[in-house]
Amino acid sequence: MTVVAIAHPNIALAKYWGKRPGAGNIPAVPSLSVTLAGLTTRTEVDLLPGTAEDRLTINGRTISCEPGGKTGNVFQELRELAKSEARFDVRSTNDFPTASGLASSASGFAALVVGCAAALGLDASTEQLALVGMRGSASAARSFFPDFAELVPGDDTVRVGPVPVAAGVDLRVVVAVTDEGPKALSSSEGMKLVARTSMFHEAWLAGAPRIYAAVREALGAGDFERLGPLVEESALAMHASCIAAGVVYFQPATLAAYATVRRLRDQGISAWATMDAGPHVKVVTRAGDVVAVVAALEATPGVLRTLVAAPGLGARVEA
Ligand code: 2P0
Repeated sequence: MTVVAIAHPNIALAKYWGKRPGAGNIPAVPSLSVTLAGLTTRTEVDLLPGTAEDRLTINGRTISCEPGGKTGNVFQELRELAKSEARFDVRSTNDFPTASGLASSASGFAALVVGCAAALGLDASTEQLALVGMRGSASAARSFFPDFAELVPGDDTVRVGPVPVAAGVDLRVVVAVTDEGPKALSSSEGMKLVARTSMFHEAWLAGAPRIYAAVREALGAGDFERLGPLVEESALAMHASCIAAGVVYFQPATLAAYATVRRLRDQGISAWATMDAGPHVKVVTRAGDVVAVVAALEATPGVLRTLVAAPGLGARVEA
């Protein structure tokens, strides 16, 4: 029987950038995100009896999932946990731009893991499944949880789970889409290059844990005016380190949208920008300011359209 899994991308309020040396795709710094309702990956999974290979399509295109690659490793880990030899046939679609800095790998791996685990009848906790998702894409581990989630590397273990938030935090994310195409440089490749050649990489590794802890505290206290500047600082520090290595995800429209966000603040609107491994600008704001933020972004040259998202559900199997 076909299993259908649903997951949403997440946007980091405190960014992950850089990996621990060695295997396991373990982040070098703690991160904290908001899961975005309204942007959806839908993934169908069937088990393939009597075949030797897994199959994966994303938006109808066949994707390699050979052993040793990101997806191949995730499939293999799931088989080992379930003590199964089954192969998977996975068909995934996104209703938002794929591989362009809108975290389609996060929702993609989260839906894939939840769907494959259900197809296998695997009895595992959400935390366990999230750590399998991390092998595919570290940010995917956060999309297993609703609302706000964190991924925190420790000395011997990695912690992943929901983040407590004060009641009444009416946070919304307005995405200014600036390009419908895929990005030129993957996050993994970008991270490697930055770790090797950016003169600011060590400063990023040293400073990111402080920003993460402060973001966590501001959310817990429901202090939006403290949260906003921290969110922007995390993104700008990450991109400063990237730019020093020639890893430039910004396009002209990215800077135009960022200028719009600063102008909105001058007008007394609580809006803060964050950017990921792509040209889009995600604006963190409050529910009551969404209309003004959308209008200003849609009037910004180079902004193609906007998407509005509230905190969303974690990855799940469709009932
Ligand atoms: C994040 N990003 O925390 C950061 C901020 C992009 C910028 O996680 O190499 O696709 O597959 O673990 O998770 C995007 O990177 O990277 C990402 P891999 P991933 O959301």
